[in-house]
Amino acid sequence: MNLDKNSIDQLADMLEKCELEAHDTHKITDDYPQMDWDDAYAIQEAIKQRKIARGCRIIGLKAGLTSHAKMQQMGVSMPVFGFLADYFSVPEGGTVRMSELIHPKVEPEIAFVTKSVLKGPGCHIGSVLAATDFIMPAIEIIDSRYRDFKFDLKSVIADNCSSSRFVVGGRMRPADNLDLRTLGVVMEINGEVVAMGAGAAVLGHPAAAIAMLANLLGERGEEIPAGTLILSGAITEAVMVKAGDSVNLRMQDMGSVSVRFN
Ligand code: OOG
Ligand code: MG
Repeated sequence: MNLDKNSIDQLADMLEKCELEAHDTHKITDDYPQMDWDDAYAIQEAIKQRKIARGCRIIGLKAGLTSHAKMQQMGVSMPVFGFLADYFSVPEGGTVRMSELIHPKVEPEIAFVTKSVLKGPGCHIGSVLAATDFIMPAIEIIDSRYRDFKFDLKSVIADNCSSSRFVVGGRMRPADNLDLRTLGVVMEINGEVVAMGAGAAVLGHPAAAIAMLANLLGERGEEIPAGTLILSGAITEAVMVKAGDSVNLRMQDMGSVSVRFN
């Protein structure tokens, strides 16, 4: 670690204020170029602890930048992870208020819910599928606190990987009798197809993203408890939305999930 506790707390405070007050900032590595990976996750952790201290519950995890489409779109080269707080969850068919966000984008994702503990190192697709209770279609709404979504990996990790809202819905399915690589997704905005893809876009197999997450957490002595909701990362590029938009995600044999913006 290169930053002292004071700087970490100050950066967490500043980034969380940007989130809660819906305003943007420049990427934090501009001011702290010496920041390392541990500093970045320490800032994310400090943001999490601020929310917990205010009475928020942490209800899940997310993997991000797990597809080539996303890495290319954001100009970065390695997956990252973040946390999901209770108030990020939007009911299926619900409405997101644009005034609470900065410049939201939507992403099609496969959500996993675990039924047993996952602990790295050594987790692989098989361990993930064995520990998966069911999967569900999910739309993640990301909202980077950095101006124009311009960031590097350390800055985005500190910003809890642009997490902001998510909606799960459609049909839950056990993962063991589905081929998650060929699972097709179609995302529509106002009835027009804006993105489509298949599960294999996520690290070759979406369960690989969950295994990676368990292994990264394992390095820190942490595990993924049973009953955790995990977003495995966008299958396609993220798409910008505006007030009045209605987003619908169709997932093969799993129905659809939708959300509106006003
Ligand atoms: C970072 C978050 C990426 C995903 O699914 O790849 C992410 C960003 O693109 O702002 O959530
Ligand atoms: Mg995402």
